[in-house]
Amino acid sequence: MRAFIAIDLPEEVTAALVRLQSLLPAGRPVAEENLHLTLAFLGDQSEAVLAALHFELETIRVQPFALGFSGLGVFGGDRPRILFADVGTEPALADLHRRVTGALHRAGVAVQRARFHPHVTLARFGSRATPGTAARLHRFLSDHGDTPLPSFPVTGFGLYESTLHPSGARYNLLARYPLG
Ligand code: 2AM
Repeated sequence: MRAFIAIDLPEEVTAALVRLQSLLPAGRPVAEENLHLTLAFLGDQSEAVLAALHFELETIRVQPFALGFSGLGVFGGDRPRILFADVGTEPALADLHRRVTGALHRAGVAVQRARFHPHVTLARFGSRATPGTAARLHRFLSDHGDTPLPSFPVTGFGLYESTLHPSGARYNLLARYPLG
């Protein structure tokens, strides 16, 4: 099954992100219940591999920590693909990400080599993005890019299954790993 590891967000944070989404001039907003901070995308994995990974993730010992946002950003430049809320640099998050990567490695999951850029995806633009979309998004960023967003405590993370539907992805929590 298609799986990923993510930090979920408290309601006060998703509410603030949904308010921003409601002002968006373009794109497909991520549904409120799907807003999350991805730690690792695993792609398709067998149940045996996920069982081994579950065992490894359960051994992670990290204290809860606080996270904040540092503005909005776009992946894709002139052809925007994703609008995201940028998560500020936080050594405890980098440490958790390193430990999750170690667990993936020990469970035999091939790890993506891309640099970890912690973010919460707010909207996707797909192939419909045009220079006009980019310009409207640029205006949105200059109007709303510095909207204050609440900091939040990270008290755990989860292993999720993702199923793709015509109406969008649906995420199902397989296991949660509390911190501390
Ligand atoms: P995102 O964090 O930028 O939104 C579940 O699909 C999560 O895994 C998504 O939130 C998504 O990115 C992340 N992800 C990373 N690489 C992916 C890929 N190749 N396909 C789908 N999702 C991916």
